[in-house]
Amino acid sequence: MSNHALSQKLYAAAREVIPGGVNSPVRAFRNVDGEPFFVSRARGSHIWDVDGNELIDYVGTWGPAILGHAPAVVLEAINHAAKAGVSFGIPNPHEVEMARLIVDWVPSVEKVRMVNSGTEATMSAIRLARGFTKRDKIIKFDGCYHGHVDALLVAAGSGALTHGKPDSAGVPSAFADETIVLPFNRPEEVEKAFAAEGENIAAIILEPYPANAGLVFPQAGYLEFLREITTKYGALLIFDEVMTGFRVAKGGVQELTGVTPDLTALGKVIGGGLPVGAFGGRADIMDYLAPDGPVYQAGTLSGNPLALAAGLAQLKEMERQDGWARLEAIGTAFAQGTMNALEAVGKNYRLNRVGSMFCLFFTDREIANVDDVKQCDFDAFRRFFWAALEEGVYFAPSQYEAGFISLAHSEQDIARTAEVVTKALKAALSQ
Ligand code: HOZ
Repeated sequence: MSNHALSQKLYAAAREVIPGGVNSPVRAFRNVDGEPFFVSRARGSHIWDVDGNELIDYVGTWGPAILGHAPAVVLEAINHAAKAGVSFGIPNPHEVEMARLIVDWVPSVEKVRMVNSGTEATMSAIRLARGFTKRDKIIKFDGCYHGHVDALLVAAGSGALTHGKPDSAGVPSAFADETIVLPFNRPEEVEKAFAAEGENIAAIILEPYPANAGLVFPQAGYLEFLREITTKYGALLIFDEVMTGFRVAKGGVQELTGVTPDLTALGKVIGGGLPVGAFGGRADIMDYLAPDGPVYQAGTLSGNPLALAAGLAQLKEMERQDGWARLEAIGTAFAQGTMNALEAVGKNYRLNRVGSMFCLFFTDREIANVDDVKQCDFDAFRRFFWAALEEGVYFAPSQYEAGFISLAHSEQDIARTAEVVTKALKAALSQ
């Protein structure tokens, strides 16, 4: 990717009129000490930048592109829906169909409301949890990221962690004080918090597979423990499945683990690449929402017909193609190629993967929480990232982000990626 003159020019122009030149901080490539490239188009598993470089993409627009970029079924659905009007602000049939699909697929969801982003979904879920329990405190885990919600931008992951600012300026301390931050995978810390503050805690919110500090897994029994302790103290358990929902399985982590939260936040895959989020859960809790209940939540574009048509088309296509089983097969081949590459360079770096989500941590230590991720060799990661990009493979530009495989990743893509990973590891480790 030696030719990037147009991207450089666009980035310079962007920085004059957009803060940091980007509309979301993680896109600024600061974790890898560089500048972003600008995309001109994306199709299947490949993206092309404005300078004409072609890349195999493992970011997939940060998760939504589970079928690959711009799949025909999604384009057709958008086109068809658009001909009938792009927004109504009044109920439309897509909303009922999407709600029914979510209720049928996601084990804990009995009722669901559509919003426009994952941030809106988690923000609304915690307001609802507070309104329902009449308590104010929320427990979140260090390194989990739930969008840029005030009360949750405390010890956050993703771009906040990448840029070394896990606590955001501009969040009133009165809000942050209502958030109890604990390390992930440490049940004794949760016990202590409930023993001290149990009657004030409205909910625990977590990514059941934290995917904004790389990709971290709960230790055996941890999710079950969180379910039990929240029930015992009358607090709610909220799963943020914005990244994992419809991605790791049809019904998300809750389907894979059998642990049932009270509320779930969804996003990404559900919108087929258009801006969509949703939150749902127990009917008795969801009925606390206006207009039936006292917790207010609203949105002019919520349930937008184009976005829901795109999401429905994507989800139905995944089901038609038995997509999750196929993704597991592609993910296995990808993991094998990566393990071979690691063997070739004599490294025991940890590859965490579930289906089509993965993270290669530049460390051989076990990853239990964000403190372990902070021990990675970030310099080697940075050199690896650029060497892979140079060879035409785009991985997430931060050690704190997960990667995504799509159904469009072909055998050739996976074979080529294995070659590139080997070469990039060699380059990264030779310095
Ligand atoms: N959750 C996404 C990545 N971890 C967010 C992407 C972004 O912040 O732009």
